[in-house]
Amino acid sequence: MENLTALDPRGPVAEMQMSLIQLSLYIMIFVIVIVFTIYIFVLIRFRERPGDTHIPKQVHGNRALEFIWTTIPILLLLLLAIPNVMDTFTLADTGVPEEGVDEALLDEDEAVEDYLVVQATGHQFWWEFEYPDLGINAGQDLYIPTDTRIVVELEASDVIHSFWIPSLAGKQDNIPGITNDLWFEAPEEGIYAGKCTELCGPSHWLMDFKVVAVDPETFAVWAENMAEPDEELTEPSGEVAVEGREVFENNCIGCHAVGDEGSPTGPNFTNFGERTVIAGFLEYNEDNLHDWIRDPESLKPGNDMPAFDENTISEDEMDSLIEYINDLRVLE
Ligand SMILES: [Cu+2]
Repeated sequence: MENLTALDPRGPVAEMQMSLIQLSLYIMIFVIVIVFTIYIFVLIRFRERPGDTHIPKQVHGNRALEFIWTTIPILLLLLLAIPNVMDTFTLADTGVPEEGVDEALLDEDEAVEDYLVVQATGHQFWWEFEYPDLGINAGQDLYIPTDTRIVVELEASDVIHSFWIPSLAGKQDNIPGITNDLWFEAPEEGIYAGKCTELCGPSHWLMDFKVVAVDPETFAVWAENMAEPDEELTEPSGEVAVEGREVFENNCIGCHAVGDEGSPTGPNFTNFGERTVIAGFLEYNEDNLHDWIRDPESLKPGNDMPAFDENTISEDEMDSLIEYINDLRVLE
């Protein structure tokens, strides 16, 4: 999958983590080179030669040597530990005042002015993103504005999951009953691959999500339309789509919501037509959407979505449902 790598960092947090990876790698290379050089030198210099039966001088307790091979590892460990501990504290501090702390008492440098709080809840096997300050519930795609600190509060509804966007930040566990947090920023617009990185059931490996970083103006439009969908955007555009909405209301609304109509049991559908993948991993096209609705279990074992066969949704109804879903957009 595209940019599912921590080795191509695209933001301050991932860069910090990458520099720690590099530092440990350089230290390891340094140690390996020295150890192997001495090893090969000793193998050649002190090997048994034909006719030479003398036993080399036996030494014990060379103070200088003992001192050198104790001190060098201590220095290397310090070199590794200092930036690691410092960065750990930097990453642990979201910069957002904790509840009950008077903001005025905070050091001005410590408080971050511009931030956005998102609650990311892991479910078997999909991601829910709530924006408590904006009144938004979104599924699978985490929309964020560029150049803004994103503070993610991690929760889980069933088992332990783990939140990871390799090129932006990672990773931290979503644990039922406990709220962990992390922060990251995306300086550049783009789509960043995210993944659950804690074995959470049979379809753990398909529990993917996307971070969609857009400029702050676009984000404002997205947020406004997600919180209160513009009638013109949610109204089905043609006759077929109107029928599709009826199919949706008869079959899907018990688990999926469009705007504030429907249930938050499954992923929110308000901007479904803007997704690039279905169910986190299937390429977005009508055939895949059709196959997914007909038999989700065979594609993503263990997920909660029921199958809809032709007795429940006929092929004609399916066509109109897909047209309606494709139309669900909040941007443009
Ligand atoms: Cu998971």
